[in-house]
Amino acid sequence: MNQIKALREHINKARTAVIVSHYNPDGDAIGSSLAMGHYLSRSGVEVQVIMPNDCPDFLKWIPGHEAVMVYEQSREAAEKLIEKADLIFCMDFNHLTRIKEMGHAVARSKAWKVMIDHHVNPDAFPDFLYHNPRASSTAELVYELILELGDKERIDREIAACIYTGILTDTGAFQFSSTTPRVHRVAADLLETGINGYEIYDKIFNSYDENRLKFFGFCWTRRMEIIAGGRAGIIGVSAADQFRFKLKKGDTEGLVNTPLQIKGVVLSAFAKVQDKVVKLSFRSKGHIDVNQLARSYFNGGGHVNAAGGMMEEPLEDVMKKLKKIIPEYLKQYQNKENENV
Ligand SMILES: [Mn+2]
Repeated sequence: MNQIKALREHINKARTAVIVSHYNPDGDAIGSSLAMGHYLSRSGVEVQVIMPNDCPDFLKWIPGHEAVMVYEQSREAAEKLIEKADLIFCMDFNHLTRIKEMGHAVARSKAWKVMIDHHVNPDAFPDFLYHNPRASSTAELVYELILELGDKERIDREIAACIYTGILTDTGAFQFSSTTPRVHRVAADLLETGINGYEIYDKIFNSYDENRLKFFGFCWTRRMEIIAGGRAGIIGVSAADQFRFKLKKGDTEGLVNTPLQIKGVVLSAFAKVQDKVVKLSFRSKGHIDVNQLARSYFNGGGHVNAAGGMMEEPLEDVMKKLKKIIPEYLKQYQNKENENV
């Protein structure tokens, strides 16, 4: 049977649905989940959105956020809902390890499982996979899916604000290379529902406190190193650095992109100590593949131009490894570029 038709039928007969997204939910995780949540409620399904842990404050204005359940805070209630749900939607992640302990409950549940995602190499567990690694965001895919379900007219201001937020955050406000003509057309459609694009931008990007800006300045002057002959920038932040600037959840977001503002830098890496391990983020320009870099050397993965990783080593050792691996890794591109000349 046609997959969209199957989904339509499952939505029609479902009584309850649970929507989950990844650990440390970002704008796309929250935006795509709440958009799907509003859509399913309007289709007569009783919906609960559950996040593994809390999201940063700058996302808490999003319509419907007040009803989001946080697994870390309501484990028992969340597990019951997951167990009994007719439908489970997995948004913006493609492997159950991304939702930590909640993954076991989702794996055990007999619900019909849907995955909507734009990361590469999705896992095989979902019954219905709506996946496109070239999509700017999962939120964009939610928009496309609602259109495929024939329900464009159900996209009201609430749904539009959620989808717009996911697109805005995952494209760095339409800057990243994933910003296709289609993304702008979708954004235009969303704006036509009457949402205020500037207001949403302002709530998300102009909402930092003084400490966060000072922390960025500190990182640029004291923690950033330009390596690989000016082609890569790396920043490493200790637990003490984060304490010193009283960082809150989400305060380091975006820092990894900033070395790419330097002329000639094509790859950037950001390492920070978190929960006694070192979390890594990578960004790159053009065909430089940080997904491969993160997969091969840093226990992670993601997209070609944006990936993450994790190392259970002291920060100093991780920084040494970055300084050794990145220049070597970039050589393959220099060689390829030379060959093409
Ligand atoms: Mn995303």
